[in-house]
Amino acid sequence: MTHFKPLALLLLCTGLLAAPAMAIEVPPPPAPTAPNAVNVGWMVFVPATITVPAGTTVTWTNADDSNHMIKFPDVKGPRMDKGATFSRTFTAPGEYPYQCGIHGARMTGTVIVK
Ligand SMILES: [Cu+2]
Repeated sequence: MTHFKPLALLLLCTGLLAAPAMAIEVPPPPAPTAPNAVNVGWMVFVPATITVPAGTTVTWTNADDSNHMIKFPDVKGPRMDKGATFSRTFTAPGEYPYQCGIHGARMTGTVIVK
């Protein structure tokens, strides 16, 4: 029966880690009304994937009470308070995945440039 102990520990730890995340239930922000815009919410980018033509400037707005940060592999924006914005112009076609510089892989998005 000792081989069940690691599993029990894992389940316990998973439960402990999941509990705080489950306690926070923040609805996602509305879709942005401006073109080429992304709203930043709690652990979510709306839209998570945005497709734009080359030469477009995309603007992120933090619509959440918590701070967030737009972080591409090559470009990192500032820590954004609620209402703060960050913009980046995409000149070359391609896929540009990014994540929150604070919340990491839990909070990701992609810009597709055609
Ligand atoms: Cu974040």
